[in-house]
Amino acid sequence: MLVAGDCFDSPFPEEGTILKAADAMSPFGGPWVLLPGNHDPAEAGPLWDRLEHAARNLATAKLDLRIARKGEPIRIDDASLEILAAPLRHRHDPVDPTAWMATSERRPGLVRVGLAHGSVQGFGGDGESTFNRIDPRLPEMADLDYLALGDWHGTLGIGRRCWYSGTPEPDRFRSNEPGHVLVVEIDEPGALPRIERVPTAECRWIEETLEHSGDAGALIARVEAILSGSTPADRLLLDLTLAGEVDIGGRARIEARIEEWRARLCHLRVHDGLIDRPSDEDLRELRLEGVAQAAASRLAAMAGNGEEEDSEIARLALRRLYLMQHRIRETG
Ligand SMILES: [Mn+2]
Repeated sequence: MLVAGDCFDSPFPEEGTILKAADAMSPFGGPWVLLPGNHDPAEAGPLWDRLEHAARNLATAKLDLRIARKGEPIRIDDASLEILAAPLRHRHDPVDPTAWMATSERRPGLVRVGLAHGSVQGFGGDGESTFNRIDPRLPEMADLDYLALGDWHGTLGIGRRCWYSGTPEPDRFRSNEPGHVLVVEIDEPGALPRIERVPTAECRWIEETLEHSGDAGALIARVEAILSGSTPADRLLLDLTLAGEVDIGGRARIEARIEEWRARLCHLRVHDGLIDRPSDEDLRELRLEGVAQAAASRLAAMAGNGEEEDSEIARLALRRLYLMQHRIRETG
């Protein structure tokens, strides 16, 4: 199992995070090769010693952990495999950590796999594209059967012998196909790799823009359809943008549901772009009399025709009035 860098988000994780990582790796009986990346570089504090310590003290299982602290080959005997690792020593490493690979001699009979972390030229990594550059010709230059890359969070093929697996779990709303591992099979030295992407994500991150077109019920049903998909709601992260015009009754129904969705979902972010258009129905619903009714009618007129700023204030005032009336009626 090769992990191409950034196993940890920072070089100083809490003890519990380190223990969880060791525990999560332990069910796999084969060797783990972990590469220090820009978030967890080889020489930034005692992180890797701490992880090795945690791995040795696991009560449940024996963990075969190989941390690639130096740019040198790591031999995996059972698989006739040699890993050429290019760890980052520091967050911004001015030295090309992959440079040594081209000068290292291929050992006969072993499949030769490179492991590196950074952005391929002309291609942004996680915001550090001027550092940690990797030459896309590295597989040819270093005579690699395969080059496993990390840093980019999506799954992406760079060439027939070079891929980013992406993160096994998505960690943002960007839809660049995160949430996979790659199973790479290489029959013998020199053979072309067979690459299979295997979905591993437990959480789904969904960005959705919904346009309200006169029917709050229809909009609510569309969100409910997302929530009742194959991923359980408590593993869904939803970034919801609402647009269009809505009457106050409709808005009240939608807002009540938003609170419910927030409780059910793993995470909900709402960009409320709905514009209030109070309807006659809204005004009747208010069931106001006398001065209050006159005020509401004036606000409705302002909401419809006033200057931009006035009409926004009027819409807000009407919405408050509506919600207040509702609350008074509900509590008797
Ligand atoms: Mn990175």
